[in-house]
Amino acid sequence: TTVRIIGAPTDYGANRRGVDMGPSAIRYGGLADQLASAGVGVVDAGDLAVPRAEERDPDADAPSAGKAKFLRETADVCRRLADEVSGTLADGAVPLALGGDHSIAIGSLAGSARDADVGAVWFDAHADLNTPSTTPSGNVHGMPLAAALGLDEFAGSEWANAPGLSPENVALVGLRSVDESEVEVLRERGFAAYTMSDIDERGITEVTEEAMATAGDGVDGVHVSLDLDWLDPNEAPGVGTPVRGGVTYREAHSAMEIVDDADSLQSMELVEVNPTLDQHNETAELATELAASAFGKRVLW
Ligand code: DIR
Ligand code: MN
Ligand code: MN
Ligand code: MN
Repeated sequence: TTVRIIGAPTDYGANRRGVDMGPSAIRYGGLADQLASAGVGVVDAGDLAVPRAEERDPDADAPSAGKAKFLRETADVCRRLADEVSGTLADGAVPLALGGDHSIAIGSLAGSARDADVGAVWFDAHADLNTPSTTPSGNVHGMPLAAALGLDEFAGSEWANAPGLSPENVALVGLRSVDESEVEVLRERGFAAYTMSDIDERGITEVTEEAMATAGDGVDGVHVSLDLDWLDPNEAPGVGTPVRGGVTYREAHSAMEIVDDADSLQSMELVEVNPTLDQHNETAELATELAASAFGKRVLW
C-alpha cells in the first residue's frame, strides 16, 4: 500500500480561524514517520493552493447559497481536491486528505466516489447533515455529508455530490451534538447512526465493526472521515467545536485498528485540527497516531 498525502488548508467552513494550519501541524506532528511505521509507502503531494479568507467575500454566493458562507471558495477547493483524490486512486494509491475544516470532505467524497461505489464512516461528534437552509451557523463544515448525498439545495450539484456514495452505506459514529433538523434527516434516511450512548452500552469494538460492515456492504471501498472533535476534548483540545463526552484515546485507537481489520479502506481524511487552539500540537500528533492505526500499525505482529 502507498498512501498519498494531500493537504487542503482551508478555514472557510469553520467558525474559528486557524484550522487552515492543520496540514502543517499534522505533518510537523510526525505523519510521514507514523505512516512508515505502519509499513505503508508514503508520498506527499503537498498542499492545494487556498486563497486567504480575508481576501474573499463570504457572501459572494449568497442568493443561491442560503446561509452558507464561502460556498464559492469551498466549491473551488473541493473540485481540485476531488481531482487529486480520484487521480490518486487511479494510480493505485490510497488518498489521505488533511484539513482544514470538515468542508473538504465534500471534495474527498466526490473524488473517492467518482469511479467507484463507496460507503462512508463518519467519526465525529456532529452529524454534518445541515444544508444552506437548515444551518444554524452558516458554516459549511456542518454540511459535508448532506452535500455529498445531494440533500436540499445540494441536489444535483455538479461539484458537491458524490456519484457513487450509496446512502445505505453511510454510518456515523460518536454522535453527541446533533441539530434538530439533522435528527429529522437521520430518522428519515435511516443512516446507521451510533451515539456516544451506543458506544457506552455496546463498546467501541462492536459499534465500529458494525459501522464498517454496513459501510462496506456491496461496495468497492469505504471512505473514512475522521473529525478530531470525535475524541473527548481532554484528548483532542485543538479543535474549533469541542464537545464533552467524546471517545477516549484507547477507544479511538481501537476503532482505527478495526478500520484496518475491515480491509476496505479506500480513502481517508483527518480534519478540524486547529493548532492555534491546541496544547503543544498534541491533537495533530494524535491524528498521526490514529492514521497509523487505521493503516495497520500494531504493537506486535
Ligand atoms: C453545527 C456544528 N451542527 C453546525 N457542526 C460542526 O454549525 O452546523 N461540525 N461543528 O463539525
Ligand atoms: Mn465534522
Ligand atoms: Mn465535528
Ligand atoms: Mn492491514
